[in-house]
Amino acid sequence: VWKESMRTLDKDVNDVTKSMVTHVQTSLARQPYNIDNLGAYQAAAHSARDNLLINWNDTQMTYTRKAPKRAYYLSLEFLMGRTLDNALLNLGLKDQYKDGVKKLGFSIEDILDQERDAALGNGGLGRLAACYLDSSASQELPVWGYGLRYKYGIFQQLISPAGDQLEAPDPWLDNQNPWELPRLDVTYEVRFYGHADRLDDGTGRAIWQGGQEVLAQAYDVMIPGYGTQTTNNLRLWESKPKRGFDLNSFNAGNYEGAVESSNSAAAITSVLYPNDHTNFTVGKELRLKQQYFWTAASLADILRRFKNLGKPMNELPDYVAIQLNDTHPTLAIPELMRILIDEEDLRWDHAWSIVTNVFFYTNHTVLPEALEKWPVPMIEHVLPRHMQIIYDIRTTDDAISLADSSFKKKYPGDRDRLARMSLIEEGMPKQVRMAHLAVIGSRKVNGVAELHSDLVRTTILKDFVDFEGVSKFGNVTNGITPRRWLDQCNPELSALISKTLKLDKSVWLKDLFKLEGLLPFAEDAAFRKEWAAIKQRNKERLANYVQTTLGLTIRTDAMFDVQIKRIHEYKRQTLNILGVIHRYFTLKNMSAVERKKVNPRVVFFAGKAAPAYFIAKLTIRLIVNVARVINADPDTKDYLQLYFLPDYSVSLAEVLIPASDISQHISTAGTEASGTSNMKFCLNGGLLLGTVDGANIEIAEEVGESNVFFFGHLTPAVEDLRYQHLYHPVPIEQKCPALAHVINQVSAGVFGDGGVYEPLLNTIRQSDYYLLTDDFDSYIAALAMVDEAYLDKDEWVKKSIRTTAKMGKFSSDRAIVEYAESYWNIEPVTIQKS
Ligand code: 26W
Repeated sequence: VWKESMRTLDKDVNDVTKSMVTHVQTSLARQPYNIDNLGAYQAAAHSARDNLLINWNDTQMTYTRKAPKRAYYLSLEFLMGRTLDNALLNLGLKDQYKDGVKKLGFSIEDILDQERDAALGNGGLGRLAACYLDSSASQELPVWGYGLRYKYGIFQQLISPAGDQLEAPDPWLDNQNPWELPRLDVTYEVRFYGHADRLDDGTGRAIWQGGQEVLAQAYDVMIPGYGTQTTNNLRLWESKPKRGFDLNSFNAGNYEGAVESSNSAAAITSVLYPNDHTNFTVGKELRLKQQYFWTAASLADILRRFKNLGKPMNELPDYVAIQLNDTHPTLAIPELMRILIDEEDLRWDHAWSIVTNVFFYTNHTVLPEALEKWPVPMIEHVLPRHMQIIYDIRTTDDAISLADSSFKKKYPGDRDRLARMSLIEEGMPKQVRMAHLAVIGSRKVNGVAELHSDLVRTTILKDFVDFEGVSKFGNVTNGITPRRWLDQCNPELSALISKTLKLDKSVWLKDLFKLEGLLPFAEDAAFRKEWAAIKQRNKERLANYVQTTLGLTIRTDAMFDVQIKRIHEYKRQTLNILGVIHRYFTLKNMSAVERKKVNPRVVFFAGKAAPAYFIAKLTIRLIVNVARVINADPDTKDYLQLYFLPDYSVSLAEVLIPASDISQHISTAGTEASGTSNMKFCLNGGLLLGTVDGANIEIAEEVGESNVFFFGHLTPAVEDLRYQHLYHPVPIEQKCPALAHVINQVSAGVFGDGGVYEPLLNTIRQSDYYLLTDDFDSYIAALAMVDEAYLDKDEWVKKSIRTTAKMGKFSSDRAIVEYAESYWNIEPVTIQKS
């Protein structure tokens, strides 16, 4: 009876309508006859979830039965965006649901639009984690994600009339979230503070007790693969008080004291820290508690699963690989040591050899201010046992310390090197260098694009390469999932590709190199016409979006020029806006007749600034105020429009990217580890204007340099130029008159706000760390080349087609298979149906 009564996947439209109506009545407890779009979305989501659950159960059962080696992706951020459309696509039920909701009187687009983004991430690192989950499931790889269930995701960005960024909370769970399954039965206790006493029995063990104990409770999110049965799991932890309230203080009439412990436990997973590449959170105890809470719960869960296999501990590396997404989960290294030594009774060397075969570390940035360090006194206070272990790691054989024999043998008396490599940075206070801990505790280390991995090897981790050998330090160039970043966000282009390649999309979306088949069609005028028409309709879709959300009218007969990413000095939005101002003055100086020959251009910016990052916020203010002047100037408004779109998100990216003719990736050479939106734009036939940095380089290698617009100084020149700035400064007027003019006009108040931009302008006038004065002229020249290329529409469309055709390498399927094969040593698992 059980077997016969088991639910199967919805097969046709009737299954869909039936299950939606049932969910309206049961899950939503509403009348089917007065359902609005939101209700219909919720019903569709519940119904889709039922389908996911069938595969999810089969997947987990198969894993338990087959006990393959598994990989766990530990990331403090998963920037998932919306789920329903992706779930339907991956389940192969998109048409059924489209027709089903139509039968019920709704349109699928309206329903999909009701969903709020799950924005549990800052930017590139978090979205990469989301793409990797999609690819893992699509490649049938046994991979689980582990993260935190923040009550508030990345803040919502509002722009004040003056152009200031304001931050509002993102209460994304307010409408209950149908995509998560609370696991009341999966909980772990996590300790903070207290004291750690070493035992004098010669084992190195210690007992850690006292302090605060909080509860980690699991929420599971289903991650379906595209065209596979595999539905993996993303497990997110929520912090809860261990007891609802402390009865003792309650009885004593201390009501506030009684609820206080519950407040502080819940605070741990309350909010995502909104900083990336900035050190404004350094020393924030709550952030340290987040990191430990999450790594401790995840490790406990992983070990419980491993222990169920009944294997001895030394086989852990045969069953478990743990990927550390940046240094944020590095406490997992001392935590696993603590468990193995204090709880499992292993000797130090044995434990260390297990640990160093389980962990893998990915570095995502070489910017010094983004490298994590934690004050020793704080770790001592919050995690006393872990601080002991970190000190002990310094004195083991594999690690780095004065007492370490292998180090002494290799570098006798080399105290400078030792100080550089130490886990502890001297100073007031002393600090733990998390990247060093991650390196010595891991099996392998990788960067995220060729240039970046080279820089990791030759700069920030050079001493470790010398010491441990270069083979530990690899590269996996980032990737993006073509399901979301082509098929979902650009359905018309996807359909045209399938028609042209004479392949079902299920084939080329899983083997993106198939896109090369488009190359010959670049020469086909009829195809080019269809290609260009789709770009045009995507521009109109964006214009409609801006019209309905912001009430602004955008012309769609112009070139769309887009820069969307976190606002940061190294990404050089400043270079872009100063370039826009330069263009504006150039237009102003033209005669009306001359102007008519100019290609109209619409420039879009979007992106959030870290709330405490003053210069980044000033950049936003400048963009907004320049836009106000330019868009209102009758002389120029037909040739140049400028928009700052507030509250950048995954969903907004899905509308912007397919509409772009050219996108800008213009970081100072050597600063952008990879970039991933560059790949998204190119996959959608947008051309790239960029510096010779990150994955831009590999994109150019694939599509050919004649199809990208490169400018600016190269990485090896950057240090010399900075040295010049310091010791042989040349006044801007002399070095770069065009830029000097622009800066002077801003300073003089042409865009209002006289004086407020001085701190921003001074970063350029003074140290100019990010080399705007060095790259401005070549940037302007590159923009002119873009203009010229756009005049030859046919040639432009050919470039666009060739770009898409050569993007096969940048599928996250390729990247995740590299991790699986060269790092984790895991294999695909075929899911058996129950
Ligand atoms: C100190 C806080 C903090 C938080 C997050 C520092 C640094 C980070 C991340 C590592 C920043 C990040 O998202 N890095 C980006 O990672 C992407 C995925 O690999 C790359 O494509 C981007 O180039 C890189 O900036």
